[in-house]
Amino acid sequence: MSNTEVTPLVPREGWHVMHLFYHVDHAQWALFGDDEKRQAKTRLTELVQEIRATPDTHLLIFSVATPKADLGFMLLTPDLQVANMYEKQLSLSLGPEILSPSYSYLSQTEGSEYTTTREQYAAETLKGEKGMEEGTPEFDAALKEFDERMAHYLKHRLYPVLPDWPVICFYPMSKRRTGNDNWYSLPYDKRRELMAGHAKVGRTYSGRILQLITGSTGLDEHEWGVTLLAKDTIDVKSIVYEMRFDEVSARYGEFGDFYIGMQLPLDVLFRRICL
Ligand code: 76R
Repeated sequence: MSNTEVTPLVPREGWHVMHLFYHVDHAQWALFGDDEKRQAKTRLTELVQEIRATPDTHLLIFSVATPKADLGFMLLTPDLQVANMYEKQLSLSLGPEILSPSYSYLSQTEGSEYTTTREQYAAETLKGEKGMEEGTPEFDAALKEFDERMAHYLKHRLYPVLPDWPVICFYPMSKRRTGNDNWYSLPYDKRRELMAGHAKVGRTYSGRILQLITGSTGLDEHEWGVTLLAKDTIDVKSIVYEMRFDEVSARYGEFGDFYIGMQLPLDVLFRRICL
């Protein structure tokens, strides 16, 4: 059945995101002749090109550090039917039984419920902190600048274009729900205040860490997928460390396994994973 015959599953806003991790079965690969190996690599290369040529669709490919996995993909695309189709094709692209899934994660891009609203910015920042007066040209200009910045910001969260920075770190996380440390029983204003502290730490990594938080409640085991892109692993290590002291992570954060990958051009990647 071709993909045009099924009902698309495009969320009202945002895209679907899959993180896919595989081991290479080198015993099976060794049974391939040179021609078969070449054809297999060509098949994967062509599939990658096809996926990357699909509108609103991005595919990151990386070699994974440590034997947790060999190869990783991060696929972002609106329609879950398309994501599912590509995911099955990626798994089989090098031939049956060559790639075996070692871990995977399904999530969606999302806005944040803690984003500063226009009203909050006008009241708290412009009038409160900066002492501006409503209706003045400075006030209007500052508010317009805020609107533009927020539109840009929301677009990046929902429809991100990720840079080709070499280091990719992925881990899933949830907010704790035990005893006195139940994030979900905190009032909204308290959560918002705590998240403001979190974001303040995060912003000090601007230009060094690009973070994409994707939501996965009801979709996968944890509540969010955290994807961090960096140029230096030390920035990954220090942001995660520093955030552990921030109450949102210190008191309420629960984490899954961490995966570190390196984005590479396909030919280099094939050599790296000994194909
Ligand atoms: O997106 C924004 O810039 C707005 C502020 C912001 C929100 C709403 C923000 C900023 N984050 C938000 C939401 Mn974050 N973030 C993480 C982790 O390892 C850990 O301890 C936690 C993993 C990191 C490293 C990180 C980095 N953030 C979230 C959420 C959703 C929570 C919810 O909705 O309840 C999670 C799970 C989460 C986790 N965060 C930032 C960063 C960085 C670097 C920033 C600053 C981004 C920037 O302004 O450039």
